[in-house]
Amino acid sequence: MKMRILCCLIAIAVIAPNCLAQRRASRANLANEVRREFLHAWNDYKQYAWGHDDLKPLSKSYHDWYAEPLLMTPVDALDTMILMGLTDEASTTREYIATHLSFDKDISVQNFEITIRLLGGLLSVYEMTGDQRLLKLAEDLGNRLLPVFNSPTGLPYRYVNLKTGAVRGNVTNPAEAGTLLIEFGTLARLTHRQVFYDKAKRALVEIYNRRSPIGLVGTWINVETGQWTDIDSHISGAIDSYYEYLVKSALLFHDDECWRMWLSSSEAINKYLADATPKVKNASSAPAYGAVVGANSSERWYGHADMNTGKRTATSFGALDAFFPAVLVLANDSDRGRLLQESSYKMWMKYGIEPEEINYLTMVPTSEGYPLRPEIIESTYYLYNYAIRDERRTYRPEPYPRLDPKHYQDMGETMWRDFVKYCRNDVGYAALKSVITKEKADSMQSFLFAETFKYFYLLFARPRTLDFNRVIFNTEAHPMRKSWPTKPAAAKN
Ligand code: DMJ
Repeated sequence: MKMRILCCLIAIAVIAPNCLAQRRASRANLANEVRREFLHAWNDYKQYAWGHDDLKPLSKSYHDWYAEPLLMTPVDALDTMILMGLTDEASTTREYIATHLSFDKDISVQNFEITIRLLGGLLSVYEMTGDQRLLKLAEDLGNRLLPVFNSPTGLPYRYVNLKTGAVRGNVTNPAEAGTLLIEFGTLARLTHRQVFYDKAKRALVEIYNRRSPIGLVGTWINVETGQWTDIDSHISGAIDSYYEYLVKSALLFHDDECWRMWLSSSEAINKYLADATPKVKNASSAPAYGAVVGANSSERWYGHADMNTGKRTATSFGALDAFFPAVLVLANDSDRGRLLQESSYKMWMKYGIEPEEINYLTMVPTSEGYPLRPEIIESTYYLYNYAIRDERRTYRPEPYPRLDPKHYQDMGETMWRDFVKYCRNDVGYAALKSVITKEKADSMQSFLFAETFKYFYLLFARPRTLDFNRVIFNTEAHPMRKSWPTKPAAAKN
């Protein structure tokens, strides 16, 4: 008997480390694959679109957002190159950006997109490299964007002319108005100019202050009157990252007001937008308002509702909504986070890649495209990190399902294989017109480099590639360092 136990122990001692080593090796192979595919897309961008904003992979040409290019792809891609250890490529690209990018252009640009991609990208690489030229570019850009905040309410106009400061677009949405604080706040911290923090923070607060009596926000709002022009409430595009920045700004800037705004918002979201079974921890006090999905399942979805009455208006969920598990996990609501992630994964698995939007009651797509979006991978990466932390925790206040890091890496591996299978093109990667037919579209947006490849890579790479706990990613996946004093910046306008 003793002999048998001894044999078992020896077998465990020999086999377990082997399994672990095999797993590590296979993850390392996956990380290498991601890096190889990043280079496949990047080299094609260089060949067919260098100096322009985006590669058009089917026509082998380029797309510029405005009359003059702003180097969207190089700026968005640069910190991913650095994280992937593509040192030579990164330094050539950084040099090109530092010597060729200028914002002194007579073009009217979309504040939100320019902030999350360019301001975020420049600041993140500045923090990684200390290259002062990038901080100078970021400050110049920040100065040119500031006029957007000169509205009667403090809510930003959507567009600003980089040369003249002329603004336009007086109807905006919570995502565009409220997804600025990580970038402007970091700029404030690095330049010691509080004005950047204050303007972006005010925009966030002004959206929150206009929530309905039941705590929800709508989709479109007039920045001059402060009146909602569309009262549809949801967590999808046009609202999504407003919620993301409440949580992330609270963590990055130790801003308690942002945290309080998140807490009251999340209560309303879970009460009026969630469709779930009561199995979700704490959900019994906030039962689903709309249709309950599969009484015996543990599915969770978030739909649309009238911001004033809470009445369900649509049961749609999509690729953009798949960011929310990451936010829930970051806000310590891992129960809801893991359940929602399973729903997102179900949406992905239906066609082997996710559609832009489905009706979650019927699982029929209501928008069939896939523009190479990262959100579902982003959430997989957050859950993976949470699971690792969970594994290390010894004290548990009450029994709840332990998250398994392997589960999320396996999930990521499946999605990676699908992603390559359907979106890889002989030139670069291509969006899909339809996830049903898998027909490709002539588009490869810069967030492919900033986010999709980055989150895949970080999910498989060695944890030490980037310490998840020391950064906050902006909504375009540009990491900002957390380690700085508790106040955003010494006041100096
Ligand atoms: C990105 O530009 C950002 O993640 C944004 O918050 C939402 N849309 C795209 C990616 O899908």
